[in-house]
Amino acid sequence: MTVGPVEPRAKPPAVSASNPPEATPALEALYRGFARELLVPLWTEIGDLMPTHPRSRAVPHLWKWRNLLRLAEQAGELVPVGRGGERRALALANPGLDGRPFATPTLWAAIQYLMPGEDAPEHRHTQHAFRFVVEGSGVWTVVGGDPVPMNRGDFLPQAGWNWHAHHNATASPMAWIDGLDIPFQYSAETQFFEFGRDRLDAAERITPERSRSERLWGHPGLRPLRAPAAAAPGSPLLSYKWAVTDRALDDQLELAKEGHEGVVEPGHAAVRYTDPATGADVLPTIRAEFHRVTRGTETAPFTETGSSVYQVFDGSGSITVGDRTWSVTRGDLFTVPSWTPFSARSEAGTTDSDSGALDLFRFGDAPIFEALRLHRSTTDEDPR
Ligand code: 1HN
Repeated sequence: MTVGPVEPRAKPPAVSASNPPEATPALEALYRGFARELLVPLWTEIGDLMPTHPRSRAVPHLWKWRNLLRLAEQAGELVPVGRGGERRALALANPGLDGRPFATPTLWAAIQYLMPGEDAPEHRHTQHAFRFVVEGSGVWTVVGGDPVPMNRGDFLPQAGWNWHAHHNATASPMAWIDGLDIPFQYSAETQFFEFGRDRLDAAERITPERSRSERLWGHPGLRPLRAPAAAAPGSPLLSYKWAVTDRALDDQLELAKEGHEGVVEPGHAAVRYTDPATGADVLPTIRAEFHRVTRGTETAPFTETGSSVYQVFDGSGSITVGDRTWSVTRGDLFTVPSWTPFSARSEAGTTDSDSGALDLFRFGDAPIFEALRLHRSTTDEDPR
């Protein structure tokens, strides 16, 4: 799709009637008649219904990981996890979305916390989900009976309608983030939910270093000839391990230094997590990526329809989303509303990572809009 010159979030000329009728008693009576019959005339609403470009109700917002973690730790002491509440998860509530637990109009993002020895009970739902681990280890998420370890930097997609539970097999609490398409499915009214068993079997409470899914699907470029039919839509690979992601990004940057193509732009490497069976996005409604911005690099502004949420995995720097600019550091989360320009700058000398790079995990709702041919971005003409 071709996109003309982009001026996102500039005040567009509102569409409105050029020949409004004169306010007379007869006109007022007409409008009361509309209200009585539950009718709304288009001509008074068109500016809101048909803006000249997307205008999100969601706003750019930053949550500091340090504050989230402190509150999650307190919840760990005070609030048990169990059947009914299901998860000790604290959702980001975008200030533009009426206090609902919605990070954006389509995406849920939460910090989840599990105490030593605790189980989060088994259930399944149509909402597509993933976990991403910014720090810690010791929890296994058990998806369809397959225990999958969770370690720093791992990305764990979990497509809708899979049974899943989590158990903390260590003596330390653990936190991670969950992303789901809850707000999308809430507005689409497509949700189903079922409780599973209250306790996992002993065979599922084991703590393997590699899940069965990784042993079957975690070999680049190799698919098993006799893989079982997928139980749910989405990636059969249940964990994308940090060492692989990290190496892919380092390799891109090294190749660029040697004069070869592959990076998004100078100093900015990125990868998308994909389904090894199809090459498509890992989940039908959620796209997940990892971006590495090298020391001193500022990325070109990027604007697209649909929204996303980022978590700073490592390093520090400054982030600009629309008219907001924040200093960010490890674990911080922020939202990018639809058609709002995003750019990142890695700040030299202030990072805690070895390389000085700003490492960003990102997830967004682009697969929904690509499927409906409603996706547009400022790089649409880019052959990538
Ligand atoms: C859920 O099942 C998880 O499995 C996390 O960890 C967050 C939010 C709402 C509904 C179900 C999980 C959730 C959730």
